[in-house]
Order: sequence, then C-alpha cells, then structure tokens
Amino acid sequence: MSLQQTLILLKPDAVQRRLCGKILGRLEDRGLKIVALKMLKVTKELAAQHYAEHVKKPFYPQLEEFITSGPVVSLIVEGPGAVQVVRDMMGKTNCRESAPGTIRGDYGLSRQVNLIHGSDSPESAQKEIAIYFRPEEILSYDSTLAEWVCAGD
Ligand code: IDP
Repeated sequence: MSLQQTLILLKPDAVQRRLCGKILGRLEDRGLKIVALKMLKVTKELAAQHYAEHVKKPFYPQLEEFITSGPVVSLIVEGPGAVQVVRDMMGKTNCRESAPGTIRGDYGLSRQVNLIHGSDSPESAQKEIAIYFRPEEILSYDSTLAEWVCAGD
C-alpha cells in the first residue's frame, strides 16, 4: 500500500471538550505519523473554501457557525492508505450512527458537532492540505517505528 498523507481537523467541540490529546493519541497509537500540526481559527472564507461542496446546502449556515466558533487543531498524518484508515477511525458523519470504537462513535451524539474532519479521498487530501498548510510547514523525517508498524504491506 502506498504512503499517503491526509488532512485532519479536530473541530471546535474537540478543543472545547479537551479531547484533542485522546484523539491525537488514537492516531499515533495506530501508527500514523504526524508530519504537520497547528492550531487556528477557521474564518468564514476558509470554511467556504474547505466546504465548497456544501456551501449551497441548507445546513451550511449552521456548519459555518460551528466550524468558525472556536479554535481547531489542523494536522497532516502520513501512513500506508492513510486516507481510508483515518476515515474508518472517524466513523460515520452522524456520531449516533457510528460504531463504538470509532472516534465519533465513542465521543459524540451529534451529526453536525462530530469532533473530527478527515479528507474523503486522496484528491481531497491534496486540495485540503494545500488549503491549510504551506509546503514549508510539512516536515519530512524518518521514524524508526515505521518498520515495525507498516512493514510487509
Ligand atoms: P464527513 O465530515 O463525515 O466527511 P460531510 O458530508 O462531508 O461529512 O459533511 C461535512 C460536515 O458537515 C460534517 O462532518 C458535519 O459536521 C456537517 N454536516 C453534514 N451533514 C449535515 C447535516 O445534515 N446537518 C448538519 N450538519 C451536517
């Protein structure tokens, strides 16, 4: 499986509820490598860029209010098949429909206030990474753990 990078946001509810450490811990425990990480406040312009496919939907005003309501943690993780691995760890969009053991299934009860964003395809990942990070903010480094976590496909 080829190495992929994917864009993750820990949404304002994760920050407010002090769940960032637990969620980052899950990603690290899985073996994913953090290659960029920062905290920021999403502006209305950034929200519209990120959620371009949803801007015309009826729930967008609420989504905009939520995602701009407080700081988020934005990060890029890297690993084999990272895009789908993270999507599977997140659970379904609606926390109430997410299986126990997933992030949304373990920590949430809402469809909108659902803790985490993860890119839904390698193409989206490339677009979203470029929205949130400048190339020089993305670090390339060796991790000896990789041979124990990712070896042998
Ligand atoms: P995803 O985050 O699971 O990929 P998307 O369909 O891309 O889900 O929706 C983006 C975000 O918009 C969701 O994570 C959620 O916060 C919000 N959202 C999606 N559908 C609804 C809805 O029907 N009502 C309110 N908020 C929604």
